[in-house]
Amino acid sequence: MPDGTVAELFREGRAPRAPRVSVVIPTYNEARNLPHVFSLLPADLHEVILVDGHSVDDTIATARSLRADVRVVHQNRRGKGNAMACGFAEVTGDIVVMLDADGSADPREIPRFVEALTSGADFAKGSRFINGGGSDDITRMRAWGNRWLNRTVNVLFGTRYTDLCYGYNAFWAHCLSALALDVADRGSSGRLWGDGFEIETIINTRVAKAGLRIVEVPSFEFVRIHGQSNLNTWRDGLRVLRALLVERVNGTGRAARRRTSIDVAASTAAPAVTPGDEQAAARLAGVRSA
Ligand SMILES: Nc1nc2c(ncn2[C@@H]2O[C@H](COP(=O)(O)OP(=O)(O)OP(=O)(O)O)[C@@H](O)[C@H]2O)c(=O)[nH]1
Ligand SMILES: [Mg+2]
Repeated sequence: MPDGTVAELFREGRAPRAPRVSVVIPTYNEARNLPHVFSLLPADLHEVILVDGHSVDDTIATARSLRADVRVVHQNRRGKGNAMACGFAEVTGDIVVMLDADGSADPREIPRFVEALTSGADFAKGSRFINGGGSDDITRMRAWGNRWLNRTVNVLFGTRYTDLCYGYNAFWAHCLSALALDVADRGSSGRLWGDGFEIETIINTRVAKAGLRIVEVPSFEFVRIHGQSNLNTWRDGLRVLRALLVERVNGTGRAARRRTSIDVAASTAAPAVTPGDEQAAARLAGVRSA
């Protein structure tokens, strides 16, 4: 089917089947957390793609023992951004879900994201800062930084985001062309621009530039269960700021623009919409490019 067709069928309520959901899970030494995460995955997934970043624990063996059908992908550079790009390149489903492996993101929320997409959104963005969302994990310093980065993205890109720096999102596979992520192996074992934690900002700004329909869905973030965060508040916060400036001036994503302007309807605080709901379109949080 041509790009976007499956999403259109759902939007029009004419879809012949349920969407095939692909979950992409980046892992760097998450063996101890995988039993928890995998046990909460919905039963009817199309595929689970685990993208490993050269873990030195038993991440891959654990994943395979928990789920024989898991698809293991080895990233070709370093960083979470590169892992996501490599995982997305392997997706064969209709819907892509980005899910962390540290136990902070609840896989039981996946149906909520899917529902937002089948009700008309192109991109369902998790938010800890709308009704029904929350976090046990975010520090005061990070919440403060996120708030300022969030204000900045909204001014620069005309968006209405409430939680820029959050990695739990889902989108129709047709959005991948707007993301234009680089998965080429440049012969570099190091990190290129976009390979790090700035990936979430790059994705959020490119879908906005592309004029895709974005809705925020409430999400609760738990504390990482085992192991240590790979994120450095200041270093990665500055990368996010830089990503906002770079993405504001470059044209990436705009080429995929499908609409010139999109209705800005109700607040982004709207909960996930329900399939077939006549009001769904009106509750979508629209995004205009700047
Ligand atoms: N493949 C791969 N996965 C990574 C890499 N860095 C982080 N991850 C995974 O990405 C997910 C998020 O990483 P975390 O270190 O928890 O960072 P975070 O959730 O943004 O930050 P915290 O809120 O501090 O936990 C986890 O599943 C990690 O295992 C990497 O370089 N390669
Ligand atoms: Mg985490």
